[in-house]
Amino acid sequence: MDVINSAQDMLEKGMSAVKGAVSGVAVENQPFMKGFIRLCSDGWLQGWHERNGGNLTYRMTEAEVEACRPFFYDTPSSWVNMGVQADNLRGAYFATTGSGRYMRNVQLDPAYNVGIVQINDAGDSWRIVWGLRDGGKPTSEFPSHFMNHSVRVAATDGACRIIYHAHPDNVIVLTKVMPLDARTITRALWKAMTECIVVFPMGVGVVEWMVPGGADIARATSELMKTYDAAIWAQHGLFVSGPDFDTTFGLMHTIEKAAKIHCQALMVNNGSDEFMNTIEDDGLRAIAHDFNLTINEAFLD
Ligand code: 2HA
Ligand code: ZN
Repeated sequence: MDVINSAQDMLEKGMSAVKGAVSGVAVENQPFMKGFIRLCSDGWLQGWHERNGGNLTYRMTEAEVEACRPFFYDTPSSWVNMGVQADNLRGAYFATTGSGRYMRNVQLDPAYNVGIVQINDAGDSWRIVWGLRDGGKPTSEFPSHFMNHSVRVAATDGACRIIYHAHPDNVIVLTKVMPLDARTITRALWKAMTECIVVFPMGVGVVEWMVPGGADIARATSELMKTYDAAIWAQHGLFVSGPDFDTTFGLMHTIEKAAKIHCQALMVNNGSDEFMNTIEDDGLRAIAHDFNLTINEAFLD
C-alpha cells in the first residue's frame, strides 16, 4: 500500500511540475526577474559595468520560489561551500548574476547570465537550481553578497532583499583623493546635494583596499553593513542594499551623483574647496528635523 501511495505521490508531484511548466509564468517573466533584469540594463547604461564588472543578488520570497519551482533543474548542481555562514539565510533562494558574465548581456539571455541558487540547511553552501546555463557559477562576490544579506536582513527586520555591487566612476575617483574614512566621505556626499541625507541618513561605510571575491572582504563589508546600507570599496566600487529594485538602484544612483557633483565642483574650483558654498551642519540638522530622520549624529560637527 505504501509503495502504491508513494508512487501516486510521485506521479502527482511530477504532474504538477509538468502542468506548472506548461501553464506557469516562465522564470524570465516573473515580476521579480523583470525587475532584476531591468536593474542590470540600467546599471550598464549608466556606465557602471565595464566588461564583467558588478553583480546583483535578490533574496526571493517563498511565493516566488514556488512560482519558479516547476522550472527548476531536475538535477541541481552539487553543493559548493562559500567559506562564510549565516543562520538567518538557511534554506533561502537567491537570484544571482553569474561569475564572469556581463551585466550588459543579462537582458538578452537571462538563463545564461543569471541563476537561482538554493542555500543549504547549514547556511554555508549553495547549489544552482535554475539558469547559469553552460557551466555558469554565481558571482565571484557571492560570499560578500551573502554576508551582507544576512546583516541587512537582521538590521531591517527582514525587509532587505537586494545587494547590488557596481563600479561607478566618481565614487572610485573619491577613494583615490580623499581619506578612506566614512565620516569624511559621507560629509562630502551629504553636502554635495541637499537630498543625500534623506536618501542615506546613516551615511556610507568605507572598506580600505582589499582583494575582491573572498571571505575576508565579505566579513569586512558586512561588519560595516550593520550600520550603513551602503559601503564603498576603495579603488573598486560601491555596495548597496535595499528592499526593492527601485530603492536599491536609487541609492547607488544618488551616491554616485553626489560623488560626481563633489568631484566636478572641486575641478571647476581648481581642486580647492576654498570659497565653495556648502550645506552647513545646522542645515543638515534642519533637514533631519523637518523630514523626521534618524541620522548618524556622529558624522555632524
Ligand atoms: O567582476 O565586480 O568585484 C565582478 C566584480 C568583482
Ligand atoms: Zn567589483
